[in-house]
Amino acid sequence: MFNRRSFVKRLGMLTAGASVQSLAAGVEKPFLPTKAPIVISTWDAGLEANVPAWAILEKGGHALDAVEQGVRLTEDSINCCVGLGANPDRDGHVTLDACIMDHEHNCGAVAFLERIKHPISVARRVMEKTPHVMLVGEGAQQFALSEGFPLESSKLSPAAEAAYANWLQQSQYKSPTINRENNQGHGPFAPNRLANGEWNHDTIGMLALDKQGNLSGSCTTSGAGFKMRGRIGDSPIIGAGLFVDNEVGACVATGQGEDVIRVAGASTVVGLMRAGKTPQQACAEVIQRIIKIKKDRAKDIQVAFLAISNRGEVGSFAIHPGFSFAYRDSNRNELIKASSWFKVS
Ligand code: SD4
Repeated sequence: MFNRRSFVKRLGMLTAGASVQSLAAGVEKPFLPTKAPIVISTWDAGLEANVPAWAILEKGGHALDAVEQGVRLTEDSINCCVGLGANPDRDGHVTLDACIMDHEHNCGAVAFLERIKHPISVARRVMEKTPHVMLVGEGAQQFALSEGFPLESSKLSPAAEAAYANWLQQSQYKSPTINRENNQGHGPFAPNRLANGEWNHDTIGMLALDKQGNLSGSCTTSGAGFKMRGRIGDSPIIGAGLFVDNEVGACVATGQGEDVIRVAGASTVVGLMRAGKTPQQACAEVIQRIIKIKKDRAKDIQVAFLAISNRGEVGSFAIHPGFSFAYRDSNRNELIKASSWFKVS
């Protein structure tokens, strides 16, 4: 449980410049560089998403195709937290954000996209077919339609409909708290859902290293449930929710997007890796920066980073316990619990 005295003491250690290694114990099991291919993705939904990604990587396919096809599976699932089945904004509309980046710094993104099932594939088309990096709202939808993506119904999924009706009873107009409510209660192997059946997260991020040694990443989300209309988090923002630098490594973020954007999260993690930190150390250091900025408000938010080096070394770190990521290579296929700043008491 959050303890203000120990928090202030730990914050003091940070200010005094305590070493990252001593604070970041590492993921539960050591992740030594493994031979490519490798795919990793956020949360428990990543286990399923890694399946189509792995099928591509195993055959020698490209990381870019793997990260697109992998998260499409999650976007497809009407019962999940990501895609059109997810919770709507305060006005009752599901709005989706996504981005994708390859090993040559090509990138594409869409945000505030409505009634299109696969924002990740629209993001890829933005990357491949336009001179731009990001399209939003009506323009993104127009582009998707012109590319042949069907316009889906605006009807909410039964789970989202029920959650929205529940939310409307109080309609609290306060900023959403992402990934926080449940992270003391669930182990890494339980689905990350709240007691009332709602998902505790709204995003999947995926990173892949292919047999050619190239990295790519993808991130797709419905953002925060019951957010203000027009709100966009970190997930579609290259450098915040996702960053890939083939000379170094790649990182994807999940959690409270506003606080990821504040520190240019994913690109800061990769920048630290370029400066010599391991993925684990880099993720931990940026989490600590967020904690230092938020001070005792850090207890109320969850942010997690997941990173991989171009040699196949993996690291992850979160503010609170409860974040897990799915890992797959030729030897291992499992859900891994990430280390966190706060511990379960
Ligand atoms: C956002 N980062 O929109 C996303 C939310 C998230 O699991 O990661 N949810 O801020």
